[in-house]
Amino acid sequence: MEKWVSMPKVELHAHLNGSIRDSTLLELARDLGEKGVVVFSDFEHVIQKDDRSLTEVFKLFDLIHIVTTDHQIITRITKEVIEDFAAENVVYLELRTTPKKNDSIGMSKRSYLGAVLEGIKAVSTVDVDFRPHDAVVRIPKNSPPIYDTCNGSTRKKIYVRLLLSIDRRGTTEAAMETVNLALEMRDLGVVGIDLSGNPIVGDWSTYLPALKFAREQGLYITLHCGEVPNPKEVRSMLDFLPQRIGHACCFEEAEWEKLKSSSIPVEICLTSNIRTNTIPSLDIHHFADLYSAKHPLVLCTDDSGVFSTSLSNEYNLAASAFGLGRREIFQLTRNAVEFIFAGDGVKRELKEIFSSAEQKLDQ
Ligand code: 6MZ
Repeated sequence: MEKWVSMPKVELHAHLNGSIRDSTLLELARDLGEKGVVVFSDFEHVIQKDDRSLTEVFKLFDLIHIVTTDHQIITRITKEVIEDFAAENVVYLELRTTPKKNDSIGMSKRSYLGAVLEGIKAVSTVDVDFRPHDAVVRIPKNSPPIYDTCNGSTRKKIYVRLLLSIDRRGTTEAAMETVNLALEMRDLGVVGIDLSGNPIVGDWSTYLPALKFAREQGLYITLHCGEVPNPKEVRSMLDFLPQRIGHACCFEEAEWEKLKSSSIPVEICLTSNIRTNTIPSLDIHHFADLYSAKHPLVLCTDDSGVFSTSLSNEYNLAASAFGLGRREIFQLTRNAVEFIFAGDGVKRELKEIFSSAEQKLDQ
């Protein structure tokens, strides 16, 4: 695993509440169990279950959301998630989360996001680049890549950008509210919009007005696409031409052709697809076909907590399942820099990081 851990990585598909450490989730559930708010054994059972169907995963999210509805907890999990990704040398992280409201504890969607931002500021093991004006700020020419020197000590650095998720369970108004929040928080590092949530719920036409508006306003857009069979929706999504899509599991021949001719990059989440049985086994996973067609791809975790994985583990899995070497996985990641939701300044800096890491690849 060490060779995958030490490699610089970009993570473009990670849901905040799906990426919570197991230990933190169990601790939070135990606390609420003691207060009589939840039944701890319900959590223990689901959290420790390895195999979950897509439906069970969404039940688990409902449980997770019960223990994470508190500003301080949101701040804590955000901090931990970023520190965990940084610890395995993720150098650029796009974290996505669904803004939540809970009147009983005075949480608005805005204050939820405020708690997320506090979590980003609270990161202490690594320097976080969360600057909105990518193109303006530059790392000084001679400073070493990935690392910033701070108070005389060499510190690791991670770029973090936020995407706000539109939940498929919501209305057009709720989707519009999410886009407006993203616009309001643009200067605070929110760069785009994701459409996610239970894929068997909701209709594309509900979210389309908000997504169109987001695009007009210059926000980047990524869509969960084809997680379950729904050819009509998949076609509409591809016609919309988002900057990226996630999963692309249940496509038919016509949709593969459309995708390949569009060159829309795909966020691939191997463990997630297998665990939810969206794809029965890795030997028939569409990664292989898209990779050999040179379609733009990026390996991602989706929900590292829920699926007990890490980005290093996903790289390892892809390498062994598809017979790829270290250089090929490295090149795949390096290519993904082209489709991150950040400006040319950040892309240039990341390319420098990869160039310098390439020299050490064969050591
Ligand atoms: C679709 C998913 C997902 O937003 O509360 N989410 N949506 N497909 C998936 N594949 C398994 N995994 C996670 O993070 C959790 C939320 O992200 C979405 C769901 O809406 C889930 O409730 P946040 O931080």
